[in-house]
Amino acid sequence: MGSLGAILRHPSDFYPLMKLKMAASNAEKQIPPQPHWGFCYSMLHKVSRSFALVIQQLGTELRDAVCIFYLVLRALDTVEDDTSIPTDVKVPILKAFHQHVYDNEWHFSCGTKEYKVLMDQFHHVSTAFLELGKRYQEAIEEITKRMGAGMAKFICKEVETIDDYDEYCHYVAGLVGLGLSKLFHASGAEDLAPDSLSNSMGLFLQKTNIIRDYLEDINEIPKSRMFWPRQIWSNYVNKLEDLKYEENSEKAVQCLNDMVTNALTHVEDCLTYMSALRDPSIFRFCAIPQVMAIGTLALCYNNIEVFRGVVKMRRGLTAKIIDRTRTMADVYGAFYDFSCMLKSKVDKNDPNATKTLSRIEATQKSCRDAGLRNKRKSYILPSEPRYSFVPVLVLLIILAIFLAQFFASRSSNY
Ligand code: D61
Ligand code: MG
Repeated sequence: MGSLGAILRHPSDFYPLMKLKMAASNAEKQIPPQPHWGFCYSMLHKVSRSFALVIQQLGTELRDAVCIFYLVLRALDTVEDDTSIPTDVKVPILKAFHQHVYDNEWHFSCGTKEYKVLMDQFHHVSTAFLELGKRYQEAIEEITKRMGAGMAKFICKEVETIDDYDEYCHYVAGLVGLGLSKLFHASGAEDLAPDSLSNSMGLFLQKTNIIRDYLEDINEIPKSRMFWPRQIWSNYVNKLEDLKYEENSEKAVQCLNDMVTNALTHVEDCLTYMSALRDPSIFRFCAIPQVMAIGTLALCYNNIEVFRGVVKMRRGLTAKIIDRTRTMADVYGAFYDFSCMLKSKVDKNDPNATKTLSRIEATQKSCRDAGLRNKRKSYILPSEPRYSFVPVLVLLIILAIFLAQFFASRSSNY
C-alpha cells in the first residue's frame, strides 16, 4: 500500500487504495483448482501486478485466453530479455516459440525469480493453451510467431531511426494490440478493430515504458539495452549513456521531452480505438493501462529524475485511476487532466516546445469535442480541504490495521 506519508499528503488516495487492496486479495483467492490453470493464474499475479488486476475482471472465457496470451508472450519476452543467452541459442528459440506452445513437454530454462519459475514450469501454460478454443489458439499462435521473428530481427540490429523504433515497438507491443483485438472479436463481444489502431494502443504503452525505464535499461548487466532511437538522442549527446551524467542534465531533459512528444503522436488513435469498444469489462481492461500511460508521461516530462532513479506514479494515484476508469467520459477527463499537467510543464525554451504544445492541444481538443467530461474530480488538483480530514484518516488507519489483521488471519487458515 502507499506509504503513510503519501496518504497524509493525499488523503483522498486512502479509499481507492483500500478498495484496490481488497480487490487484489479477492483476485488472489480465486485461483482455479486445476493445477495448470492454478499455476497460470498465480503466475499472472506474480509477474504482473497491474495487468493481473485488469485481466481479472474480464468474462471467464476471454479471461482464460488473455491470461494464456499474456504468459506465452511474457515467456517469449523472458528469452528476449535474458542478456546472458548467446545469440546463436536465443534466435532459434524466439523463431520457433509459436510451435513450442503446442508441445507440453517443451521448456527452456532462463530468466530469474518468478520469470524463471514461469520458464521452468512452462508445461502448465502449454497444457492450458491446448484447452482454449481453436480461434483463440490460432490468434495466439500467429502473434507469437510474428513477435518471435521480430524480436530475433532486433537481436542483431540496433534501434537507429524513428522507423526502427516504431517497428521494434510494433513487434513487442503493437502485435499484442492486434492479438487482443482478435481475441475480443473471437469472444463475440466486439467488432474487429483496424490493425493500425490496435497497433497504436501497444505503441503508446511500450514507448511510455521505454521512456520511463531509461536508467534501468542502460544499467542492465551484463550488457546495457538501448531502445531510444539514435535519430532522436544524437541531437543531444554523442552516446546514449551520456544522458545519465550530471553535466548533461539540460540536454538529457530536452531529449526526454523529445521522446515524450514522439509518444504523444499515438494518443488520437488510442482515443479512437477505445471509443469504439462496447463491452464494459473489455473497455476497462483497455482503458486503465492507457490512462496510466498518459499519467506516467506527464510525470516523466521535463523530469531529470528519469535519469537518476525510478519515476513511478504514486500507488494512490494508480488506485484512483483503476477506481475511476469506467466510461469513455472518464477517459476523456483523465486525458484532459494529464494534458493540462503536461502543458503546465512545457518550458518555452525547450527546442520542441511548439511541437509538444500542438500535440497536447490536439489531445485537449479531442477531449473537449467529445463533450463528455462532466462533473468529475480532477486527478491533478487537490479537491478536498485537508484539515477536517486528519481525524477521519486516523480512524480509517485504525480500521485498516484491523482489516489487515482480519485478512492475514483468514489467509493463514488455508
Ligand atoms: C489493450 C490492453 C492492453 C494492451 C494493449 C491493448 C495493447 C498492447 C499491450 C497491452 C502490450 C503492452 C506492452 C507494454 C509493456 N511492455 C512490456 O511488457 C515489454 O515486453 C513486451 C513483450 C511482451 C508483451 C507481453 C504482454 C504485455 C501486456 C499484455 C499482454 C502481453 C497480453 C495481454 C494483455 C497485456 C517489456 O517487458 C519488460 C517489463 O517491463 O517487464 C520489454 O521487455 O520491453
Ligand atoms: Mg523484452
